[in-house]
Amino acid sequence: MLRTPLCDLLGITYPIIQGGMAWVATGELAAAVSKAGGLGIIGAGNAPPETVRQEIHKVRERTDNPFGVNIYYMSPYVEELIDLVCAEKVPVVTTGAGNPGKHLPKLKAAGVKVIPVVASVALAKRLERLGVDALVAEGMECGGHIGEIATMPLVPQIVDAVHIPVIAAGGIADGRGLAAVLALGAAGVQMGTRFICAEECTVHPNYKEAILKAGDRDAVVTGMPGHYVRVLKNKLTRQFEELAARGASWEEMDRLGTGKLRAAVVEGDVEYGSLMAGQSAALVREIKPAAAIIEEIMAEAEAIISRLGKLVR
Ligand code: TUI
Repeated sequence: MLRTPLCDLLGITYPIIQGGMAWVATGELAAAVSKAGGLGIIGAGNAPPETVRQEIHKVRERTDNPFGVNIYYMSPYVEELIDLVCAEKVPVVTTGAGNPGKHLPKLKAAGVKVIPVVASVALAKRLERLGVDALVAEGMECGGHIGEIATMPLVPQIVDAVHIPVIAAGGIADGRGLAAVLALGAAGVQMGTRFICAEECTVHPNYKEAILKAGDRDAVVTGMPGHYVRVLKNKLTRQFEELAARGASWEEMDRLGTGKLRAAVVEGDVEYGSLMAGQSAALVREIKPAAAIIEEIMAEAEAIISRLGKLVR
């Protein structure tokens, strides 16, 4: 049985967290992951608080296990969402695309555990000083908005820089990835792309199919300096390339991207939709229930770790 201090911190059975992906990580998916012994997370994205409240209730109708909400700091509703998660006593909040420092006193007072997603050592250190409970160290192999450092060098640097549990993200989709990041000093993994292909994930079937078909070079980076996004290659990414080639403005790029994640998730537009996915898409070959994904990853990681132990004599 493989357990880490993260399991005790969060009250979960397995050290696996599901990424809080905007539009993708609904109450249905979060509930399935939490029910299976991982930590399911609702992705608030740009959704209004009332929508997020309904997703929280969906989780609570399905399981009593701990779960989380991801707050995206570019959302126009950050303040209201902070109040919502405190009022609802959501067990865990993860944050992305910003610094949650000013909200920590309120969240801590409400008993909410706070786990910011970071992509740099400097922000990791600053947030530890402010009292966060753990950190997700997200390498640039991940899907969606990406940082600049890959998981392999990022995770051990953050592990060395802080004393709280570090969860590795970016490029991980199986038990080999879990075993590898435990070797780097992580206390668990966060996976997004793998869970898009969970049966309980409500995205359009075309989105799941695109991940199943993805090869090693299909999860490409689009956008411009300071705002790079990893998505699966399609007609939209070619339009981005054309804009970049003629030196288009940030506004033009932004306009091309607007509404495209929704188009992929809701309408299944795999040609012109934004199919956010990480480099691990090429490792995802099967749609199955979240519980089966977690069981498979745990069994694989345990087998690897015991095999590796036997190499030492
Ligand atoms: O946030 C992400 N990944 C994302 S967000 C997204 S797109 C989206 N689209 C529609 C609605 C909502 C969202 C797709 N992928 N990852 C977490 C992450 N956060 N990685 C890096 C950071 C980060 C960056 C800067 C964290 C903090 C930060 O702080 C700067 C500061 O203020 O110091």
